[in-house]
Amino acid sequence: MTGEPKPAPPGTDPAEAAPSNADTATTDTTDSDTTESAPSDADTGETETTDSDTTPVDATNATEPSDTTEPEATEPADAGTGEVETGADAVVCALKNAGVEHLFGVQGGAIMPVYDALYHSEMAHVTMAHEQGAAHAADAYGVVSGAPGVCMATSGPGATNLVTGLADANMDSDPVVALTGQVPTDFVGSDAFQETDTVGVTGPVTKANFFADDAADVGTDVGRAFALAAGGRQGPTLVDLPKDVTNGDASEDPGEPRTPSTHDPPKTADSDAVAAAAAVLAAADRPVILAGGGVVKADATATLRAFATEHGIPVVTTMPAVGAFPEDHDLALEMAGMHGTGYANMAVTMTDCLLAVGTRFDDRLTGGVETFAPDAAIVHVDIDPAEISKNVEADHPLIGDAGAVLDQLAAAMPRSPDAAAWREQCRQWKQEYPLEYAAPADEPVKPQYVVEAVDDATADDTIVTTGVGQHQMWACQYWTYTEPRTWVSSHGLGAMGYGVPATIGARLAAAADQDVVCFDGDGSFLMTCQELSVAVRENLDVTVVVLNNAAIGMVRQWQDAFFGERHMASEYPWVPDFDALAEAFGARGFRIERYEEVEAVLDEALSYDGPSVVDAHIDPDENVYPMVPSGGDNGLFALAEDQL
Ligand SMILES: Cc1ncc(C[n+]2csc(CCOP(=O)(O)OP(=O)(O)O)c2C)c(N)n1
Ligand SMILES: [Mg+2]
Repeated sequence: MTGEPKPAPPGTDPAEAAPSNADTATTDTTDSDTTESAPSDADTGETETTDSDTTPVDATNATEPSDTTEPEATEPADAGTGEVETGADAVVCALKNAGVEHLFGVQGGAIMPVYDALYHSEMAHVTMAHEQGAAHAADAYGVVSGAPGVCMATSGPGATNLVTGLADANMDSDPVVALTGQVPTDFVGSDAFQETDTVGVTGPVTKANFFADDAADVGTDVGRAFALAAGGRQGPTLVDLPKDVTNGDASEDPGEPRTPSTHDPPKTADSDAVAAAAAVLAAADRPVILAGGGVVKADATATLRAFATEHGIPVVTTMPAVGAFPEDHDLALEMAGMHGTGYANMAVTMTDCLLAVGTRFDDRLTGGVETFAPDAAIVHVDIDPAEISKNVEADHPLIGDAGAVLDQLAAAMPRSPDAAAWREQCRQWKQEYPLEYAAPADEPVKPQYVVEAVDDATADDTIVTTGVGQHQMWACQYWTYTEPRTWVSSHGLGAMGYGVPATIGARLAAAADQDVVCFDGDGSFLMTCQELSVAVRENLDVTVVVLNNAAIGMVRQWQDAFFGERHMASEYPWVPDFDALAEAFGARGFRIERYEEVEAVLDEALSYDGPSVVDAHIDPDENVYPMVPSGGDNGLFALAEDQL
C-alpha cells in the first residue's frame, strides 16, 4: 500500500490556510513497491518467540508501564559501539549506523526495550510532551538537515498520536523515520492492552512501513526504513516493533542502511525528451520556472539559480519551495497560488512555457486546473512518475532528480529564450501588485509589521517555522527568504500545532549561530504549546511570536468572504495570557500591544539565550491578501474582500 496523498478536489475543501503546493521532493519511483502491510491478525504470532515473550506486557487492563512480572532487563549491551545482543540493540545499532544524532519521542510499555538499549548510546533523545510533537520535531529536523528525523512512540495511543505528524511529512515529502512499540507478536490480534494495528493505521500516510517480526532482522528493517525515507522522493517510513522482537536475541550489526535492491529511483531523464523540452523552453517568449519543494529536497537550489540567471527566466515558487530562489533577486516572483503574490500569479497565468520542477501541482497552487497556465507548454521534472499528469497535464515529462535534470537541460539549451520584454512585463507586475498593507498609528498593530520587524532584526539565514492560518501566510509573504531550508511549515496537510514542536526540531538541526523563530497563531499555539516545556528543559534558544488575533482567523476570514460574516466557532471571547503561560513553563514571556513596543520587545526576546514567547496582540480584523478563492483563476486574484 502506498501513502499517496489524495488532494481534495478544488472547491470542496474547508478553510485551510496553506496556498497549495505541497510539492514532491526528489522523488522515488517505487513507493508502492516498498510498502509492506502489517500482518493484522493473530497469525503473526507464528514467529519464534523468546523468553521475554512469556511475560509480555499486560494483555488486558494493566497500568503502565508494562506489568510488574516483566523480567528485569539485563544491562543493555552497548549498541552504540556495535555490540548487539537483542533486537533492541540491533535497532539502536542501525540508527547509529545511519548517522542519527537526535531522536524525539515519548516512552511507554511496548517501546521500553528500545529505550533501554539507548541507555548507553551517544545519540541524544529528546522527550517530547506529546507524540504529535515528536513527529513534527522529527519532520522539521528532516527539513532543515536534509536527513531523516527520527521519532519514537509506544504502541496504541503513542503510535496513533504520531499519525498527524506522519501525514504531514507524507504530504510534504519530508524525511522521517518513526519507530513504534507493539504488543508481543503472539498477542497481536487479541485486543491486547495498547494494541493498535499501527501498520494498518499508518499505511496510507507513510511512504513505506514494516512490521518487524524477527529479532534477527529488525536492525535491517530499521536501516531499510531509514534509507527509504532518505532516498528518491523522500517521505516518512515506520517500523513497528513488537516487544518480543526487541527483547529477542540478535547478534549481528545490521550494517549501513540499505534500500531494497528493487529500489532504483531514476537519476537522469531521457535525453531525447530533455532535448525536446529544452527546444520548447528556448523558443518561449514568456518562460517561467516553477520551483517546487523537490528542488530543495534535491539540494538543487544552486543549480536552479544558475539556470534561471544564465537564461534570464523569472522564477515562481510553490510554498514548500520558499527560499529555493532568493526573493530579493530581480527574477524572483515569489510564491504563486491562493495567497501568492499578484505578480507570481500573473506570470503563471500568462506564461507560454512553464518549467515546473519537483512539484505535485497541489490545488492551492493551481486554483482551477483549467485556468492554470492555460497557454503554456508544461515541462514537468519530477523523480516520481506518479506525479506526471496527475493534476496538470505534462507536455514534456522529464523523470529524474531535480538537480540532475536541470543539469541536463542546461547542457541541452540551444540558446536562451528571447524574453527581455517578458522580464520587463514581470517587473511591471511587481510594481503594480506589491505586497502591501496599511498601518495607521491609531489602529492595533498589524501582523505584517511584526513579521517585517523580526526579519529586520535577524540574519538572512534565520529559520522561520509556523503554525497554520493567517499568521502562516503573513510569515510567508512579508519575510524575505533568501536561503533554502529556512522556511519550515506545514504545507500540504496544513496542521495547526506544527509550530512549537517544529521549532524544537529545527533548532536541533540548525547551525549553532542560526536563529530560529516561530510565527504561531493563538489557535495553533494552543494545540501544542506544551512542547515549550521541552524547549525549556533542553535550554533551546528559540523565539515564538504568537500573532494573537483572539480567533482562528483564517476560518473567520472565510466566514467573512463566503459565509455571510457568520462567525460560528471562530472567535474566542477570551484567550490565555501567552506571556504568563510562557513564564509558567519556565520560558521568558513578552507582550506587544502597541507599535512603540515592537522594536524593544523583539530586541529583548531575540537576545534572550533560551526560549521566549512574544504575545503580539494584532489587529483582529486583518485579513490575508492577495487571495484566489479555492478552485478559482490565479489571474483573477483578489486584493480585498470586495473583489472576491
Ligand atoms: C489541526 C487543524 N484543525 C483545524 C484546522 C482548520 N484551520 C485552518 S486555519 C485555522 C485557524 C488557525 O487559527 P490560528 O492558529 O489562531 O491562526 P490565524 O489564522 O488566526 O492566524 C483553522 C482552524 C487546521 N488547519 N488544522
Ligand atoms: Mg489566531
